[in-house]
Amino acid sequence: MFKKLLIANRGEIAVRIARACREMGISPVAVYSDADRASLHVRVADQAIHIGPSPSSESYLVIDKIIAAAKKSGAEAIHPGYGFLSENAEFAEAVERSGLAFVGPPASAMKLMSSKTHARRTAQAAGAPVVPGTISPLASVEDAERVAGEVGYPVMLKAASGGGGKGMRVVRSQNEIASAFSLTQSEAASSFGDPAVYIEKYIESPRHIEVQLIGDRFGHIVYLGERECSLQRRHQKVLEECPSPIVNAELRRRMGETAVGIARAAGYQNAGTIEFLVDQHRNFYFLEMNTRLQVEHPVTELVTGRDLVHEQIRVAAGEPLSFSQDDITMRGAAIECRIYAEDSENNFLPSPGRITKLVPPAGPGVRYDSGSYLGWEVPIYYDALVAKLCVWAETREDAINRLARVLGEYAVEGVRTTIPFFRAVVQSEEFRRGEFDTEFIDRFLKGLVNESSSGDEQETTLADIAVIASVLHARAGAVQEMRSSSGAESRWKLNGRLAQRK
Ligand code: MV4
Repeated sequence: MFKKLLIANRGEIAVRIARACREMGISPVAVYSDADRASLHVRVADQAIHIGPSPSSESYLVIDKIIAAAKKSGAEAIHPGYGFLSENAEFAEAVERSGLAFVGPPASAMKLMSSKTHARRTAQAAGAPVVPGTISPLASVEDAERVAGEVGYPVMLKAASGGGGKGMRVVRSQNEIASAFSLTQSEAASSFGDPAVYIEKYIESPRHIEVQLIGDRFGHIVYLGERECSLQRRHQKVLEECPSPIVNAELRRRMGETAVGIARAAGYQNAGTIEFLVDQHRNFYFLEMNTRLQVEHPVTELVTGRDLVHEQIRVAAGEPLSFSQDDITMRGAAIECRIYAEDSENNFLPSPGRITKLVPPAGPGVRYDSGSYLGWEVPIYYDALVAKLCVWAETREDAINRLARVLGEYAVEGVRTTIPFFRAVVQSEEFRRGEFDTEFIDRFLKGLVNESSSGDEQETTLADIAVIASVLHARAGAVQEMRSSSGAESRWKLNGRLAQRK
């Protein structure tokens, strides 16, 4: 096993990886930029190497600096976390070339999956259901018109080198297709340096459900159930669950075996995720593959009892997986809330600054993964995710009640956060019933505004949210008092601002 591992990341995920290292007797090495001198991930490591100025383009994204830091520290492996260089095949290649182990998939599998058309072709060849459409880029406007006609409107145009919601466009009729095609093409060229565009049938109001898997060097690939990721805002996930409330054992097995088939066809090793769109009839379609450890991996860990980061490091060191498919059982339900330093009362505007008060979530069934601490200043340079709050309980209903309890106790001052938003979500009848799709959050935010827009008051405060929430909850037939925390923490000015959202 490795003696020393460099973590090429920052924030909560760098802390999470350092914890796995510590538990495995591996010495964690941090890297940090100017803005992260006093960050938690630096403090929890045995050694920390400065890699440059605050902008990630001059620090966390510079391949040569990361590899030089690893060499200097004497680390034998690099874990990329998520974001930054985690899905950069050139980085994976450079790590391999320099004689270090990359804690992730082979560069070849990463490259294959980064092309959405190659990914679709691979999935189709593996016998997986893919969204109807093309597995090659469209050759011309005429080609786009013809294929869209065959597939049937509405369709989606997507950048072949895109993914994660960037460079895509819905086209609802034939008279829009020509201009939509050239627009998507030029956006793809400027955003991804690749104008290639392909077409898919547009699935209306889908759910986004993904399958976690992990593979070793010996050809073992195991799936670890699914995650429900339909609750998103502008292609940013906000809350994830394991298991999905709509997946039963039979569907789980079919999705899991499909995911493993795709990974096998891609020559995949290490942790990865297959994303599916699920339509209203519970048909599932391959969407894309994420070739990294994901933000939301803790909910899978809570329900399966397995540590994905331990396992990633094991397989990167050439050891076999410590479990087989038959060993994987799922127990209970887990939910993750992404706590961003964003002002949910003001259109989720970033809210950097110093944390002046912190009562972290705790108690039975709680897991708290954070890169922040009392007195720390949330930098302006990076993603605003400051912590992930996860709960586990025997049933989904118990997990939601537990989450409501923890959100009532959790207090942050100095920066605005998304905590008040989640306090409202856990009271929502639709959410509690598990009946939601990828459009739920937008509907929900609009609904909150409407509920609260009676009279001519200009502001909605946390106290108002509690009232709104209790109305929603009373409708569900449940009786539960929403705990309102210190009013100083947040005042939700929902009226007006949220009503202006498109
Ligand atoms: C789709 C779709 C409907 N039909 N593709 C958005 C993120 C990117 N990974 C793919 N996305 C979508 N692709 C077809 N053919 C709807 C979405 C989509 C979506 C998907 C998952 C979660 C949230 C979403 C919000 C809007 C659109």
